Amino acid sequence: MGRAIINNQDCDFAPRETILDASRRLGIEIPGLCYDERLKPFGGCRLCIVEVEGTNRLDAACTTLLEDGMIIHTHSGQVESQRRGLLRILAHSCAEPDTPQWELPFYRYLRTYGLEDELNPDHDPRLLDDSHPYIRVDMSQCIHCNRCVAICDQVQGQHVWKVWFRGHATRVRPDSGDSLLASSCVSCGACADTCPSGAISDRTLYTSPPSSGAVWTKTTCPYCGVGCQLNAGVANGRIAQIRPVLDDPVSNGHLCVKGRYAFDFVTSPDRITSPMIREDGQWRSVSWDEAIDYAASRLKASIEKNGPDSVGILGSARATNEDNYITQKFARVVVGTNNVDCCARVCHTPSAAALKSMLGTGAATNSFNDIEKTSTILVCGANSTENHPIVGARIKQAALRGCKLIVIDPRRIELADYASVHLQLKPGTNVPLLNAMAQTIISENIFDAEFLRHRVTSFDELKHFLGTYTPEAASEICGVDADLIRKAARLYASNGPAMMVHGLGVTEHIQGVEGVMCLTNLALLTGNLGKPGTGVNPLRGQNNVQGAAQMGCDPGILTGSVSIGDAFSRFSKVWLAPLPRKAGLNLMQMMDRAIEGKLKALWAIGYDIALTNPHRDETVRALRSLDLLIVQDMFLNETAKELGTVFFPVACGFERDGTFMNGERRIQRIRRIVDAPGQVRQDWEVIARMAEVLGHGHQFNYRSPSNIWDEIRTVWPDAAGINYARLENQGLQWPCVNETDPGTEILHRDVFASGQKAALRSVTYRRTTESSNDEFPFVLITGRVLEQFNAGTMTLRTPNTILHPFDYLDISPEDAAELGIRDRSRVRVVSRHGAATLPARVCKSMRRGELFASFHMPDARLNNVTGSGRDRFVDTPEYKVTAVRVEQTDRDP
Ligand SMILES: Nc1nc2c(c(=O)[nH]1)N[C@H]1C(S)=C(S)[C@@H](COP(=O)(O)OP(=O)(O)OC[C@H]3O[C@@H](n4cnc5c(=O)[nH]c(N)nc54)[C@H](O)[C@@H]3O)O[C@H]1N2
Ligand SMILES: Nc1nc2c(c(=O)[nH]1)N[C@H]1C(S)=C(S)[C@@H](COP(=O)(O)OP(=O)(O)OC[C@H]3O[C@@H](n4cnc5c(=O)[nH]c(N)nc54)[C@H](O)[C@@H]3O)O[C@H]1N2
Ligand SMILES: [Mo]
Repeated sequence: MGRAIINNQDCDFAPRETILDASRRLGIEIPGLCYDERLKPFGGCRLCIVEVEGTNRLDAACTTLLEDGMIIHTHSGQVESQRRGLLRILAHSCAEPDTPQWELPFYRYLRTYGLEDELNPDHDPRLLDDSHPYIRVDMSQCIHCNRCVAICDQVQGQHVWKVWFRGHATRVRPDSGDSLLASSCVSCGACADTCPSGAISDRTLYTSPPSSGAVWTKTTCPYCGVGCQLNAGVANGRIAQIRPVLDDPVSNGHLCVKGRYAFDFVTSPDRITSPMIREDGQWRSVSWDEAIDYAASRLKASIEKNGPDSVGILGSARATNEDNYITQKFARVVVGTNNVDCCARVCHTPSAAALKSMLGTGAATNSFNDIEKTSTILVCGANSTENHPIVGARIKQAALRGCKLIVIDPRRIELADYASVHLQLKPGTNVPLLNAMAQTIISENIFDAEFLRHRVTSFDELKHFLGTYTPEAASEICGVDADLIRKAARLYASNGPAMMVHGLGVTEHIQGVEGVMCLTNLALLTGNLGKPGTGVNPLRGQNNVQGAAQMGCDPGILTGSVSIGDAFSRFSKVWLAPLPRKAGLNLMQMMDRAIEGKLKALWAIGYDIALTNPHRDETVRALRSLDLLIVQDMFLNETAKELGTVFFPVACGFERDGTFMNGERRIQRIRRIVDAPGQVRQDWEVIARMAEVLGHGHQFNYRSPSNIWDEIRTVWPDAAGINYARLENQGLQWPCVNETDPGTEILHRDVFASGQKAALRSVTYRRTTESSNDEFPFVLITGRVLEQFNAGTMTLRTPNTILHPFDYLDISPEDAAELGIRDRSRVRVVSRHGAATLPARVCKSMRRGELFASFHMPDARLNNVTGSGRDRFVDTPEYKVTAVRVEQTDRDP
């Protein structure tokens, strides 16, 4: 602590506080053009100069640290006249009054210093780049503050913006040397967000200027499980612009191309705005009363004729906790079945099951903030720079600062470029690879003996089991050099704290659960649990998939992840009904029973199974066998299009209130910022109304989402301390057991949720049956890309489609040459299960014999090709390995 005087005010300051930070704290605004709290201050623009008594210099407030006894003047005559001089030099930039950028800091300062008339009225049209669908570049307005360069380097880590030439000719340009669209830009918009002069700005500022009194509201991104906070500006009833929230602990003031820009789906002309019933093969718009009466009576008929277990319900990982809570309550109380599930089944249920069985809680052990606290990050089967871009950017920055990275992925994903070790294993061989890492840690005595003594059991069993699992033996199966496996094991065990993040490259295999168990073994052996910068952290998929499952959209568990047997009486009391005891069907079993004619009715809420389930032939066969298929969505998705019987149109995440739960157990508010179109209703309202019509109004008598949340708190003790008032400014991570509990960043600190000690698991490797042969010589990996999201219903209705128009088949240059496949020519991928046609992309990130494709687009229908392999414990499909061949077609896309 020290004391200084700023503009005659006393100022106590902490060590290493800058003059700028302290002044802001005192409410003194010092102009600055190169300062952004997300960046390292670099004192480039010199506009924040201040006078320090007793020195002859003027110092930049953003880079000068306070010293005891300093007397500072931030707006003295000398300072102000120098500032005016500096601004006058910069006023060569051009902008016209009352244009959208007129409110940006640079023009505000010009007005403050009476310099607006100095602006140059001439645009240089050669400096305008209008190529990008979201970001407009007009370097006539550039004032060379270099914030775009800095934020692209220091926050996104993409290094797109470069300073070209010197002196008078200095220009800031993208790395393409040409247009932004042609550059390596990932469209995160950070440059547009930080630019103080409008040289780089959001295009929406010009197409739908929010200047006419936009209202800004904080909400949560509707895309992935990272759960970034958004600041949404609404003007004339439409979203005009979305900006990051600077003090958001999840995003640290950053967003990706989806969160920031992909919101046009909200006003898409093909939103379904009235309920519909299919008659003679055609959809007919009907009133809500008619649609609900019809669906309810058909559901009732099915229950009466075939029993409650002839009905299945799928909750939505895109909808709120409140929606999902009443979805599973509806299944159990109104229908009387445990046949309720959600898409966590095809995604991270293996992570939840493995973590729950080994550690006692089926969720990420640590938080995204641990990325900045760790020394080593192991990234296994997760392509985070595309699929969890804010986490990916944080990992890249950590690596640039010296954190070690181990990447386990068959493809050379972007993070592999930053890795100390990249283990490029054959798809489907995580178990032998991770076992060999454990074997190395044990045989080289680099485990954490102290941690093992106090917190771990079954060490001797594992040691015995792994006796022959040497890196050499594993290498034969997974194709990774034995020494590289050792190197990775040593790094993870010795350069702690070490943290893991993993993705579908672990879970979507026949050994999904066991893959996660092998990862957890490594964390237990090395004591990397219960501490900052450690843990086993599944990067959860959608905005609320963690929540949907945690709310009980799972046949085996109730809200709060308790088994039905354990919580029967607690729930019956609140729900005023007994619970069904018979084990329920999961999503994959529902498909099987439908084909057998035993499941007759399905209600799919926000889930496009026809497009996204594997082995499409089988999925379609199952859905065709149903008597009743209710689809509840914003759009006529593929499931509804061909196969739906009733359609309930509902609001999207920007049109309603409620909460989402992100991948680090953080519960955050979403807010209604625009009105839903036409007769569209909220998910929870539709479910509650169905319950009422079926005679259960008294149990579904809710007035609002917060009403539902308050019931959730009463049945789920770990959320008892979370109420809407506490969520007003920021989210809370469960467990949070009372209203003074700050929530939990790190699980299992002193004991595991399951008890004092956790047991290591000995996992035997099982080979996939999707092996290649002469007929099917390639292994196809399926997954996703940055610009598109899952079933594509949202991103395909935005300009993201300009940025990424197709599902491509990525193939190595060697294989492409051998098969005579040209880049972007159309090819057919054929498996034992079906075929799909899509354009090929020749990629250096692919190895010989392996292919990659995304599954976002209805016209490619990649899931024609995927098969019926499943995890043997939880039935998660084996999306990550399919044996295929590639055939040329004549057509170009
Ligand atoms: N842009 C975008 N973001 C998304 C989504 C989206 O569709 N688009 N979807 C969201 C959803 S629902 C989810 S679940 C997450 C998924 O996010 P991720 O888990 O990152 O998903 P994937 O791209 O399917 O697969 C990850 C990686 O696994 C690798 N892999 C394949 N087989 C193996 C293997 O045997 N071992 C190992 N170690 N790796 C393997 C693949 O090469 C791939 O790079 O993303 C979420 N975020
Ligand atoms: N080949 C292959 N297939 C895969 C995968 C893979 O890696 N490879 N990954 C799998 C994974 S991990 C997942 S999670 C699934 C995802 O598959 P889905 O869950 O089907 O995909 P989403 O696009 O996330 O959303 C489903 C639907 O929710 C709707 N929706 C959005 N918001 C709301 C809302 O607020 N309310 C309601 N009622 N509806 C809403 C959307 O319009 C969309 O129709 O795909 C799986 N399929
Ligand atoms: Mo997912």
